[in-house]
Amino acid sequence: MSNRTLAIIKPDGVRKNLIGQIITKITDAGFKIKAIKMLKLTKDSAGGFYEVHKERAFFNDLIEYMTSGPCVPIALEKENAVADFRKLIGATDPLQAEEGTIRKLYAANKAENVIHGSDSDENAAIEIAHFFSRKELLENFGL
Ligand code: FUP
Repeated sequence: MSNRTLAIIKPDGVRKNLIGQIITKITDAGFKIKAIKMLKLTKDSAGGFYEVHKERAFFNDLIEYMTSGPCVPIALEKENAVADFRKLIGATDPLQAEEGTIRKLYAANKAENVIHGSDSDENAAIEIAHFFSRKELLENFGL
C-alpha cells in the first residue's frame, strides 16, 4: 500500500468553497483519485481518527473543528504517495509551510489548516479504512 494515502479536505476547506481548487492541485501533482465522498464526522468518529492526540491540549478544539461541517475524504494513489502528498500540503502551521503548498495557499492557522495527509504507509491504510469499508472500496471504487 506504499502507493496510497488518505487526504481529507477539512470542514474549513469545504466552507471556503475550495474543494475544486484543492482537488486540482492534487491531480495536477500527479495523484489519482481512487475513492472520494463527502460526509460530516461524528464526535466519536473524529475522536477515533485523532486518537493519538487525545491527551493534547488542543484535542477538544480539534474535534469541534473536524465535526463543524462536512469534510471530503479522498483515497489517493501515486508512487511515493505519503511523502509526496505531505510535501504538497506543507507544514501543519501555514506560517511554516513552503510557498505553493496547499496549506500555505489556503490555511488560516495550524488548527484550521484545510487539509489532512497520512503520515506513514501504515496510517494511510488505517485511515483509508476509517472512511471506506472493504465492501465499499471493492463495489464502488474497484479497489
Ligand atoms: P499534520 O500531520 O500536519 O496534520 O499534523 P498533526 O498530526 O500534528 O496534527 C493534526 C491536527 O491537529 C492538525 F491538522 C490541526 C491540529 N493541531 C492543532 O490544532 N494544534 C497544534 O498545535 C497541532 C495540531
